[in-house]
Amino acid sequence: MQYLRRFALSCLFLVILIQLQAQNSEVANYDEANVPAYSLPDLLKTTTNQEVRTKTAWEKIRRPEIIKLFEENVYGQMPKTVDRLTYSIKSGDTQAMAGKATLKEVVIEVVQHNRSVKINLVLFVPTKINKPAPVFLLINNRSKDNTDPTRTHKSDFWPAEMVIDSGYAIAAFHVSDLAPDDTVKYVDGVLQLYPEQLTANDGMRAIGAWAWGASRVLDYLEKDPVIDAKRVAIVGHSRGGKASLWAAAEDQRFALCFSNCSGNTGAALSRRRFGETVSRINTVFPHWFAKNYKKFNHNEDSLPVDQHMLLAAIAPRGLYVTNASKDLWADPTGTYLALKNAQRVYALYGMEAHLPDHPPAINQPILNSPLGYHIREGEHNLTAYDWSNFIKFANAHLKK
Ligand code: GTR
Repeated sequence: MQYLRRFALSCLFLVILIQLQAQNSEVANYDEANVPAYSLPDLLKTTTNQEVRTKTAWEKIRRPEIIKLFEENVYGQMPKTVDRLTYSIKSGDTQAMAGKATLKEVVIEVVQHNRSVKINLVLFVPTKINKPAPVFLLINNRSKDNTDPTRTHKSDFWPAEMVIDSGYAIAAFHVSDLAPDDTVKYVDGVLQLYPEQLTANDGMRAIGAWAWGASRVLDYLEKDPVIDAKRVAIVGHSRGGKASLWAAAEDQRFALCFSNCSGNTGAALSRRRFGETVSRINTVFPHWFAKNYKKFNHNEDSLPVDQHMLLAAIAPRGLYVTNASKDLWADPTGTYLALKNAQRVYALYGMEAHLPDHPPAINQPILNSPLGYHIREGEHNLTAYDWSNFIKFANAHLKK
């Protein structure tokens, strides 16, 4: 009897294991010929089938509809209230980077229902400019070493010296302050303050929490007189790039958005099912998106949105997205097509992007457009080359 029970249990375990394996080992498509026929939801038609012809109709009707659809189906709702926000300077140095910058380490404490989280912000501000500085704010999803305030450790992932030399402030916070990037521990952050998010099918998860955190940092930047809060560029790489897009779409105070190699549920079109897919991302990273998003596993065509709509929601602000030539997982073609589709909304503002039909050649950035793009030679990463183009794009948009 006992033997039988043990045997049945082992069989059950084996079946579950095989199922999990099958989900994870879904073969990715890297062949353009196997991209299924698809049609994208119309950016400029409301859910009640009205044509959107003006920027007023876009702003009053269609844009709010799109944000709501992303909240309900993809990234989840964002908490709307905060009981208290406090800011304290943990440490500072007016002679950082051999006198070129002032360093501030700021602790942003978010309090709600007597619980709190602390967002640790590292901020360098150039000393040579004597007016409030524009700033690049990175959502750091990699090691904290990348944003070392002591500058003992330097990294091209956050090339602070290069940005300071270009006349911008540079800032960063780590995603783990909001929601640890872990399938279990992600709840140990801001979601403790908003437990209703965890029970709701449209509650935010980690990516929503990171984007929401970027807005709390912006709340602080608005209070810091050395920063020009009307010129804050939000930057993210890969999973951080998904969050930078969502932050800029949700919070129109961000003046510019940079999304580097963000791929699936970032800047790439989901319906192409090229590289990473919705089912794969929901299976391997179940803690990133709202529960409702899982309904679209193997079911992209029934999504009421696709990612071109997220990009369009950033209009008329400057948006720059990137890919890397060896990063097919993030679907460079699908990313470029999403960007190209979004240009219709910029056109409503009289901003013609004139993106060519096909992606530009490797290392040939499109800078002279409200919608910028490059595909860099190399691997999935955020590099000095990427940043050098971000600075050029920001110069055209923020230093006009
Ligand atoms: C991958 C994931 C991507 C991307 C990437 C990253 O494993 O499939 O969606 O987010 O990680 O963040 O580097």
